[in-house]
Amino acid sequence: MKQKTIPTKNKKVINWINQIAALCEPDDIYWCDGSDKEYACLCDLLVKKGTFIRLNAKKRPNSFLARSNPKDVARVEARTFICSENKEDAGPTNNWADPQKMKKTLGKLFKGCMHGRTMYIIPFSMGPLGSDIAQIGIEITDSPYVVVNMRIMTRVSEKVWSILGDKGFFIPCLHSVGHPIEKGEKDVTWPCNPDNTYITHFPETREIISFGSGYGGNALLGKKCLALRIASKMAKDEGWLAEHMLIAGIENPEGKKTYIAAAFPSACGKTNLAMLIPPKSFKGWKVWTVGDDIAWIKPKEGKLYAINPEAGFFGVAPGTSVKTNKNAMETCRANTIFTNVALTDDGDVWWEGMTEEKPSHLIDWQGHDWTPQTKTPAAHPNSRFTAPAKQDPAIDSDWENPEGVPISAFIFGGRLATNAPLVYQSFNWAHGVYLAATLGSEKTAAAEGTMGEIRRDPFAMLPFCGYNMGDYFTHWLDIGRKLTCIPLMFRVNWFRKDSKGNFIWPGFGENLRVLRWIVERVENKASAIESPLGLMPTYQSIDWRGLQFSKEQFIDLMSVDKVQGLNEALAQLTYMKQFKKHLPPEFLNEVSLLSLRLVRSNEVWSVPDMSSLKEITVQKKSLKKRTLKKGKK
Ligand code: SAT
Ligand code: MN
Repeated sequence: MKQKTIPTKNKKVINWINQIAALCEPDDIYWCDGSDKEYACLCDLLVKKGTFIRLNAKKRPNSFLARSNPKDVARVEARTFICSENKEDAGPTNNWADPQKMKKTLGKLFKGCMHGRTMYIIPFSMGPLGSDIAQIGIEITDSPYVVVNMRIMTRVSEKVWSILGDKGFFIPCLHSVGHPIEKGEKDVTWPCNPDNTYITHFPETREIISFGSGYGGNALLGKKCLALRIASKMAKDEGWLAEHMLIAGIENPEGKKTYIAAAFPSACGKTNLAMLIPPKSFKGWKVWTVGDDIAWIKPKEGKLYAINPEAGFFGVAPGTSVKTNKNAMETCRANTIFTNVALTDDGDVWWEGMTEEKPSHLIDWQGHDWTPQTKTPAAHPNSRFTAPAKQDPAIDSDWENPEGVPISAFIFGGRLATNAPLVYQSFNWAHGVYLAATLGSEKTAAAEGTMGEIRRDPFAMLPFCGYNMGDYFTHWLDIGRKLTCIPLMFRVNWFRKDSKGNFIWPGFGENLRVLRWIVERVENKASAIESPLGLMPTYQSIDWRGLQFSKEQFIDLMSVDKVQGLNEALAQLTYMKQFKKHLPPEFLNEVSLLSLRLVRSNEVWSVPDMSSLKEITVQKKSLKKRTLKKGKK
């Protein structure tokens, strides 16, 4: 690739690039334009370097496999830092480091770190180019693997320079794999520096500096670093929300679409929900994907509108199959970069769960021969596909609408085996914020801690909130107070188990039954009953066509145990104490109301059946009449 003239006159950009080039001492500087030609050239280069293996063009057109260093396979939370001026502003849930000291440490590490390498400059937009919700970032990196992944995940384009103009605002994102090639040395296929990894954020000055890792969110800086950690702080300062949420449109048979945004901690099937395929019996229902990971949400005229700032999916491969997520399989059919999956003998990819029958021979993610007898998995559990969002057959027609899509409901889900019902609605916005703030998943393996203990992950933002989480809760409460069209809020849990340890709920496509109830709550059509935890559907208010699911199973799925509930309320209170004066006082009210509702309930609260439901409906009706009459007087 030939070196081009500098495509911008923006002094801040030019000064920054010059300063970084002087520090890192690369052999070359290359300004990316985001073109197809450039992408093809870089993929060829990666094949030549041995980082990429070109896959069978018939089976997986224009697709590649990369194998990382086994020490560089995931985000590293322990090496992720929020460098705010005051420690308190990072809050008790983040690693904090002093910004000046951190910059000194990084300055030493970056000195000469690009010897023997090309420094790439990637101009990108998070969100549709030119949208007023979008943000411009510029990533400097010495990894061509990062350049090609960024091109799928974000909008890399020369047009960014004209949008930026001479004085426009951008977020500088500096990245190096931290592995210089000195004279006489040979490069490796996956350069990295796992013993010196730093993923650092400077929320006040809106800067990102990352060193030592070439993998996923550590290196593709538009994703978690910019679109969540830095953007969450910008959103707090400017009155909007940057959230770890999928966005989906649920279309009913009449063609009416209701958009929801949903937050789930990892391993809860977020991508599957974003790309849900309705059960056969639900004729005319469709779920459309706007985004699978991140939502930027802004209030406008009293409503909330969301955009997906990304342009691709960086999806977890294992467990994805035609059965569990046909749309995801279709999305990565071509033009996809696979990282750390297994290679088949005919030049295609494979991972655990892709097919029921395992192939008789594979090359595993570390390049070793693999057979079904091999004890270790063929694909790394965090292996990924990077695929363009536009290849998703269920991509929403408005996914690139610069105005965003209107959000009618928020869904917060965890992975809980006991005492957490399938679905319930919050009583109001503040209660909904509380439900999201106390979100968590049970630890599943003894190695992670005590079995059954809940790992709290407020709003699924624990590793992604760029400031004090207590202030983040307050920000959410404040946003609700500015709205005239307030989205409803729900907690869901697909993972409740019966006394024998089996999942009670079938999940996957069947989750549409829950989504339908949610949509009908939004439309004020579906009934609900008050439980100690929130408003719940009755057996009759869920659409059961095409599924055998008894009233007894439903009661099991929805019941609330008083003692367990009170213990959980206490655990929530204990968790909240760490936020000290940053904890919104509203939360103390929520925990007392929750406890009182539990104290006043039966030992085990169950959804009442139809006959008692009738009574309640009748009672409510006559109550309405009475109030109306009173009003007339
Ligand atoms: O590697 S990413 O941060 O992009 C994905 C994840 O770990 O959630
Ligand atoms: Mn995520």
